[in-house]
Amino acid sequence: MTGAGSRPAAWHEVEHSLRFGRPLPGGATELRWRGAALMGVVNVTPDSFSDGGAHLDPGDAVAAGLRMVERGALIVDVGGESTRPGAAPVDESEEASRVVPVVEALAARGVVVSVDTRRHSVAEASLAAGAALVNDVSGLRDPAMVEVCARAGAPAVVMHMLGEPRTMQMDPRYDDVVAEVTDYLLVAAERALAAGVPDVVLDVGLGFGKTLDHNVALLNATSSLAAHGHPVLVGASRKSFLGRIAGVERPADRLGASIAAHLQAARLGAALLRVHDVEEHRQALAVAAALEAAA
Ligand code: HH2
Repeated sequence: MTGAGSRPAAWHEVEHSLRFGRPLPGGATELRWRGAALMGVVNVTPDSFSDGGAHLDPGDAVAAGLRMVERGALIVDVGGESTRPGAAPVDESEEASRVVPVVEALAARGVVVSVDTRRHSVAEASLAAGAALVNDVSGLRDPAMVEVCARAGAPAVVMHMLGEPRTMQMDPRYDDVVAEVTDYLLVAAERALAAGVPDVVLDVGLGFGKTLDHNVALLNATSSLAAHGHPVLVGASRKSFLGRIAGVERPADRLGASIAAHLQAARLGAALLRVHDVEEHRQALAVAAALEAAA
């Protein structure tokens, strides 16, 4: 897409879309937006690294999700298992019992919900309860997850993770992190699309088996990843590499660092930003876009 005259479209003018194999609340089978849209994070967990325990009560989680949509989130991402470095896996039925009621209540209010899970059974139950897409931090490793998404007509966020949360930060190594992560994502995406998943979003998985330098290289490679034609999601919100750069210990105090990282990602063509602080990111994106449009 081009903007005025022959200049290339600025990041906030670039159109992105996501196709669904079954109608969303309201009947559409495609979401369309310009620039970077927000995916709000609602973790229904006791132990997530930055908001653990904040939304463990289903009523609180639903209220938080609705507030995020009011403030401008396009999608609300509901998760029931912490995948922070070192986290132990949660029992599958426990994970489902955390997320399904929240997904159901948000979807019933017309919210486009993604379920953040590595378990195909949790994805399946959440899609049956009204989730519109699946956010799989294990990058569709499980063929059954691909089948569940294809059968339900649900697009998937394909995220790269090196190994497992329990061990992924021990000594992550790559010869060429950008090339290896990109190759992984493109292969997983093609496999999913060939199996009938209606659409995919690619995510390099900041913090998931990556050093600070790996994270910085991957974030700065957002434009080269986006050039492959799939929407790109960036999730830097409150992560420890930002804390290390900015010298901020407490995850909840890393808002300024998160906004800086996400504005960079937006300028580099990210279609979606996965954030805990929707209102603050909305403001930052609105100002950045307005200033750029007037420059
Ligand atoms: N990061 C987290 C969880 N899910 N999904 C995608 N697609 N991309 C990410 O970067 C990503 C993700 C980790 O953040 P959070 O959910 O806040 O923490 P926890 O895993 O401790 O629940």
